[in-house]
Amino acid sequence: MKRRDLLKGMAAISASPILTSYALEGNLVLGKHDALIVVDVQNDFLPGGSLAVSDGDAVIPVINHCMQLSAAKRLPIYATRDWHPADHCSFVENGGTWPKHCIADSPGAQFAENITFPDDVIIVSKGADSDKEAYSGFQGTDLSDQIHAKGIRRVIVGGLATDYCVLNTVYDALANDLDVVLLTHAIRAVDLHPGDGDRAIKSMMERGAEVHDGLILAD
Ligand code: VGL
Ligand code: ZN
Repeated sequence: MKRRDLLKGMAAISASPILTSYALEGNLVLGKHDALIVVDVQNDFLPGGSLAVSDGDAVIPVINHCMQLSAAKRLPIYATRDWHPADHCSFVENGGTWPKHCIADSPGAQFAENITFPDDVIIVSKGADSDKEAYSGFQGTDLSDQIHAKGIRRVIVGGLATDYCVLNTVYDALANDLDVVLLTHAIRAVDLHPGDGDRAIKSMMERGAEVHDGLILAD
């Protein structure tokens, strides 16, 4: 797909000055040691959900496009999901920060209806322990083992939300000796405090993540 065709359908994305200012020009060339990590594109984080991320659904076409190219190269695609018990410690009623969200098997925990995962997508559930917050897809899961067993050296990351689960997943990927490319047009922030998303991007870059807009991926 041509960049301009993709942009036509994504006016909301190109209207984001903060994100575009980080975007690198040029192609991102996917190689055989790459994998895609799609973070928490679940109904509760989308408009209408219980913890809706503003403009969260804008990540979906960008991620779908990346998944098509990744799948064509037979690269592994991991989809993390927040998968909480009803009494999870992160909920306000249990002394946490968040409204109830992503309760395992509930409609809010389902992946977005229009995200097109391939049949062999690898689903990674996290946050299933009542007593532990788990923003990162690596926390309390075997994601690191799975990735290293496949000889993956670099992960391409997009999803929700920039300032929580994307941030912590990227931190852990870097801590697990993986290179990271953060797709700036495939992430959106909660921004509980204004600027959180922007600070999160800066922080990931400072720790070594590269950024790419995700709009052009070379074949
Ligand atoms: C998330 C807040 C609470 C996320 C998950 O996916 O970024 N944020 N639980
Ligand atoms: Zn959560």
